[in-house]
Amino acid sequence: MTLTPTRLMSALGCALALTLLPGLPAQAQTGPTQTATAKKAQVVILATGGTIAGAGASAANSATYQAAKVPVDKLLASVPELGNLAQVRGEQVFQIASESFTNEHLLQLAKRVSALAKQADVDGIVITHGTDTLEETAFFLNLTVRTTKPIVVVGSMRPGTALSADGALNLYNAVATAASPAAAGKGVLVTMNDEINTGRDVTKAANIRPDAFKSPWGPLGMVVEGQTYWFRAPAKRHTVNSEFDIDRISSLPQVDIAYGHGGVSPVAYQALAASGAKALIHAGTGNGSVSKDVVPALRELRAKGVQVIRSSRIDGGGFVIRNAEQPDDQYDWVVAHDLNPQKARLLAALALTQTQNPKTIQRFFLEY
Ligand code: DAS
Repeated sequence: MTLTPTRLMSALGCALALTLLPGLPAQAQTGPTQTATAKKAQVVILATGGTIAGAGASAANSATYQAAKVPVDKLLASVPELGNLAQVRGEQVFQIASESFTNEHLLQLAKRVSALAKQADVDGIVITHGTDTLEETAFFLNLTVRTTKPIVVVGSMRPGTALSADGALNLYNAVATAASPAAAGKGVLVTMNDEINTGRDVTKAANIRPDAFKSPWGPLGMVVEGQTYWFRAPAKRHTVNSEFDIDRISSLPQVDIAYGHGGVSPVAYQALAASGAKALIHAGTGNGSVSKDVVPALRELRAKGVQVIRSSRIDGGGFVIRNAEQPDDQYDWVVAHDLNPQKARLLAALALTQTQNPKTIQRFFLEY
């Protein structure tokens, strides 16, 4: 059917009539609806920097820009529709590009989230964050903040100044999720590109595309026009079911990552241990394989008390199997299961705040 001007006007006339007629069911209205009596959720937005707070010289700059420039009040003002979803207020916790996050930044942010989650006037928390280490912060919060209230971490792949910028809708979706009672008890969530992913699984799988964030085991759901839609729930322990509590952690032991590749030597592992690493994450080839030129050095470091944890440089769609590529029982090593090296580093650091027993550490990697 061709859309003639007459047909267009009559279609518009009908739509206008629909919205003006009293007593129509809610679905006839557009956008999120709030009944007059329903109290809006109170959502706090903690800003840390990143591209979502970035600015480029022109609209054509979708990849060339400066991150961590726009302050939280301007970020909130740039998406006035947030007020349709919730009562929002913002705090500027940091203003940095997330590749520069340190353990101290993680601890400070997690403690602030934990304190806010205890407040009766906070129903949900959104953290705006650079995308480079977003997955690490989301996983760390998932392990250490003991609340069932929704905590949503969000970023953007393009600065707000760019054509087809993705930050505004990502932020809108994050607030919609943080304000949604259905998001409670699902652990820390990440809303990017209309999807809702668990902070445990999600990883940045591309470096310049809006659909960069993927979970090897799939998203939990979607956010569409301010509504959340759920299709599965997290399978691993998190938040209130975690043995880790940010309120009882003041520092994190040094844990470092060394990358496996053809022609690898043990020097990186030995240097990291000499610098104070209490555990080494091996970002191994394939199923966490270790070169025969590195095994003796790792066994020597294990004998000196350094924990050895085999992860894989392959991110997604599988997991490192104990005693498959290496005799982990004999070597007293741990496998990271499906956690990528950057997430394994965080769980290993938290594990070492509680134990030096590789069997307990292995249990943590299978359960979280
Ligand atoms: N440098 C990146 C960061 O802050 C920019 C971004 O993608 O957010 O993580």
